[in-house]
Amino acid sequence: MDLFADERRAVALGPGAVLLGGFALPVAEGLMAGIEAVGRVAPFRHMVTPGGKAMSVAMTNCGAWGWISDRAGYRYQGVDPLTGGAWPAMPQGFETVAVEAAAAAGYAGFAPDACLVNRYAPGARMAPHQDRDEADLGAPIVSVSLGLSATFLWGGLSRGDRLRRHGLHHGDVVVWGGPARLAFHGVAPLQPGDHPAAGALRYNLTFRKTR
Ligand code: MD3
Ligand code: FE
Repeated sequence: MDLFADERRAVALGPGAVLLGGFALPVAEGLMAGIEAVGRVAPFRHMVTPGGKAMSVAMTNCGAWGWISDRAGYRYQGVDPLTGGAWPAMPQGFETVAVEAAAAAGYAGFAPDACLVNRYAPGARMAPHQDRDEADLGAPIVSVSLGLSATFLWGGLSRGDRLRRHGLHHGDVVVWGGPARLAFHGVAPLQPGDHPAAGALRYNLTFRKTR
C-alpha cells in the first residue's frame, strides 16, 4: 500500500531532513489507539535528567528497546525500570508507517527496534539536543506528530548554530537522516489548545534503529 498519496507534500527542510506533510493522517486514529495501549502497559512518566531535573515531557516506549534517562545517564534498555518488564511490542501500524515514510524519503529497508513516545501538555518543551545514543547513525530517525501542533526548532551540527522554526501538525512525519541525523533540535513550549483526537495534548513518536 502506498500511503504517500499525491496530495501530500514532501518538503526538504534542509539537507537530509524530509517533511512528509500529513503522511500519517490515514492511520492517525490507529496510532492514537496504539499509544493508549502502550501507556496501559508502560505508563507515561517524567524521566529525570542526569542533572536531577524531571523532564517536562512525559515519555514511554514500545519495541524491543526503550530510551531512558536517570541520574546515571541516557541509554537504551530492554526492561522498563518502572514496571520491571519488557516494553510493549510496537502496536499494529506503528512499524509500517515508519518504514513506508523512510522509504518515501529515500531510506529503503529501515528497521526500527525502538519507538520513543513523547507526550506534551501545555508548557512542556524539549531543550535543543542531539540524538546520539544510537549505535547506527547511518539509519535515519522517523518522527510522527499527533494531536496539538508544536513549533519544532532545529539548527546545525553545533549547539551554537542558529535555530530555525517549523510548525509540526497532526499527521506530519519527518525523516531525519544523512547530514540532518546529528542536527541539534528541540520543541518550543506547547501552547494550550483542544485537538479533536488528542484534547489538550501533543504526542510525538520517534522510530529509531538503536543497534
Ligand atoms: C532531528 N522529539 O524524542 S521530533 C526526541 O517532537 C525528540 O518530541 C521531538 O527530539 C518531539 O528526541 C522532536 C523530530 C526529531 C526527532 C529526532 C531527530 C528531529 C530530529 C533526530 C535528529 C535530528
Ligand atoms: Fe531528539
